[in-house]
Amino acid sequence: LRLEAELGVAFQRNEIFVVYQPIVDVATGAIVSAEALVRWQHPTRGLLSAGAFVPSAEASDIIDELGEYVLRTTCLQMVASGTRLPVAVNLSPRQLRSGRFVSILQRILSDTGLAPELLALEVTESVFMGTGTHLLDQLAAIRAMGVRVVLDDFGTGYSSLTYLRGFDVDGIKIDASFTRDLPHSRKVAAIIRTIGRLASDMNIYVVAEGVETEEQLHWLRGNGIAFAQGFLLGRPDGRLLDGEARTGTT
Ligand code: G
Ligand code: G
Ligand code: MN
Ligand code: NA
Repeated sequence: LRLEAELGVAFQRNEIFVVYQPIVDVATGAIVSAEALVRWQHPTRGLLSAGAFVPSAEASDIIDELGEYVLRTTCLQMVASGTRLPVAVNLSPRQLRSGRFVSILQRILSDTGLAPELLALEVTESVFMGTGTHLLDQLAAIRAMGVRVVLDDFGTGYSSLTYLRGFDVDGIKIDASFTRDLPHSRKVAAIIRTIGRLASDMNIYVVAEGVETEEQLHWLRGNGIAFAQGFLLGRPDGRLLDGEARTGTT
């Protein structure tokens, strides 16, 4: 459609913004991190979720500009709020295609002064498909800066275990399509338990996404999954970082 064309001006009109969804420690209920999610307050279509326009942005070069905007905005808001929560930003595979991403990231961190350890980048398993000039080098360079790399939508890719073997990540996020079937599906229960043990053996952390019910949370708590994210624990909104800054000063 013409969404890509409209996106170009949307930045200048401040229609693009970022919301934050909490990631919670399953054992204590404490918010330990957050995921940044992009939104578009469109002049005629209303509030658009990422799913409504990120795919069209990804079909063109505008994803580079969108990705850079989201990353810079998130880092700026983190610094402005004084948050100590690490925040994860989604990275489109296409942003690694040009080979310029590592220097863009370096630039944003030095411009904003954000501690690299407070930033994580979520990459989907599709990052390993297709082109990827020096993909592994770029991911290694990102981690060498102190920025975390997390494998998003884990389990839905073409060859999840091969990806885990092929490069080093700091964490994995179990896709919401698995969580949805808890606690009733014995198959899914076995899969999630196994992912939890795998992560633990590899010394990486694991987040279950899409947690919507107390039953699911209870199951995760009893089955060694340390972190969870989902509507039960908090909707994405703009106030998470502000709220954290307030509690930090009172
Ligand atoms: O927020 P929503 O439920 O609409 O997200 C839909 C999809 O868009 C998710 O897969 C999410 O990871 C992705 N997404 C959300 N924000 C961003 C972003 O800033 N960049 C990229 N590349 N993807 C995003
Ligand atoms: O692909 P990714 O994991 O980045 O997708 C994150 C998206 O999932 C966010 O845009 C968010 O709106 C959505 N989301 C977060 N929690 C839940 C949930 O509990 N249920 C559902 N259906 N979607 C969720
Ligand atoms: Mn994500
Ligand atoms: Na996901």
